[in-house]
Amino acid sequence: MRLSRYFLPVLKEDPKEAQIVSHRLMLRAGMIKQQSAGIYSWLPLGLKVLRRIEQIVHEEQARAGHIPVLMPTIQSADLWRESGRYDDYGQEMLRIKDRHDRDMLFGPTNEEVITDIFRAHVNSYKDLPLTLYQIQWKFRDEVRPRFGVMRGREFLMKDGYNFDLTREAALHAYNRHLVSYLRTYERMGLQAIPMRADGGPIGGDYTHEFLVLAETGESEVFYDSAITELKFGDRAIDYDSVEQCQSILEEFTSRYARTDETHDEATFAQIPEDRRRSARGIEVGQIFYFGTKYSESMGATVVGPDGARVPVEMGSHGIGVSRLLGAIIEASHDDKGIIWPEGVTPFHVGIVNLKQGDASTDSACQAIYDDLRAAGLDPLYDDRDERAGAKFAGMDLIGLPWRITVGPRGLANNKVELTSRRSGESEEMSPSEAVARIKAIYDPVIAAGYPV
Ligand code: P5A
Repeated sequence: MRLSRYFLPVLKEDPKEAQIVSHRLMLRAGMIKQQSAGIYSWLPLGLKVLRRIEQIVHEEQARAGHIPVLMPTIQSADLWRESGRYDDYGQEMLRIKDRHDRDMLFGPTNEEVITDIFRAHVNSYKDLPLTLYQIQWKFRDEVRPRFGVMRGREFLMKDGYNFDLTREAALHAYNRHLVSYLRTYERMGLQAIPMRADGGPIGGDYTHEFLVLAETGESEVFYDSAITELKFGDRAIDYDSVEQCQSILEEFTSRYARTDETHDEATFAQIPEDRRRSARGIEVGQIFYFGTKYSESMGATVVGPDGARVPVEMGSHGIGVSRLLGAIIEASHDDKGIIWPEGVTPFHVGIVNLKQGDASTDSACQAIYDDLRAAGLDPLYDDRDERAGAKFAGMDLIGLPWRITVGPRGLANNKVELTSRRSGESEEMSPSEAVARIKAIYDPVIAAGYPV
């Protein structure tokens, strides 16, 4: 993309309404625009990151064997009356009437709709196991929408639902989700710690939240610092293997790590004092096992091997897709702006032309741009007629992890500069070396993908 033709409405001043750094930087970098409390438009740069996050989620769902669907945002109240949640859900649910005076609602979650799909189409245990998921907008009329996309009213969620014949099989689905979420967050450059949590309105007696540690987090958490040493890394996983998923679950959940809802002082006190931590965290996902809670009330049954009908065993699993942008920025920024991890960056590399209009500088920039694109990469070329300082500040603000700076002085010796946004360090090299270096940096990032 050439910046002169892009739509990147950056703000010069800090917006007054933003209380935390990620909200401030998303507004300043022209990623989002607030339309009402907790409701945002996604501008091109924000949308690009959102799409990269969605892509990682889709890939890791495919790797775990889960199947994408898309359900409506507007749901019928009758389904929620069947499950018994229509009255319980309270004021967080946005209730709507259609022209025929029928009660509708903007879905805050989709357990009811997916159970309705299941009961209409699945009849036999032979069709199990089955996990369906979607990435779709949700609405929760939060009392206090705040911190930008972090606590929105309209927000994007990945929500998945597993259907299994037995409790053991449903618990394997739970473990499989926990494992696949670990990989999902790591690909986004995040450490998200699974912590024992509370079921809340979704219900269930078995649930973990995934938390990214950050001072601005809304959740209070308690953990054994040894847990932060664990890395999922590049493990080859057979998601069908009950033993493998179980052993990874145990590895990542055996240390003490709990939200305040489940915190227990006596157990916590048994951890050596130098490893005891209380901190704040951002909840970027949650997984639930709730058994037959919805299938029983809504009549979602299958014929088992013995010919008898049984209610199907279920769980649900959520990732806060739009919230993740805020969480990633909270975890990765400095006083100049955002620092995107390579896995989610909106553009792979910025090209800064120090002398726009100079024939040889322009053509060197264009050649680098073309070569990067030919290598399958997505560069942002700052081809505006602006001062170098303004171009650097803009690139630092929007946080591309790499920058290639091209000016007449360097070019006289066939040199450009490659700069890391994270370390601030620069190196001189030929334009073709710079392209090769960028390609080498992104090769493993691209290789971590999975066909969807
Ligand atoms: C799991 C999927 C559920 O709703 N039903 C379907 C289950 N879980 S949850 O924990 O309530 O939500 C899943 C994730 O969505 C994010 N989230 C939000 N993001 C932005 N603004 C909000 N108001 C908001 N509410 C929830 C969180 O990341 C949460 O973990």
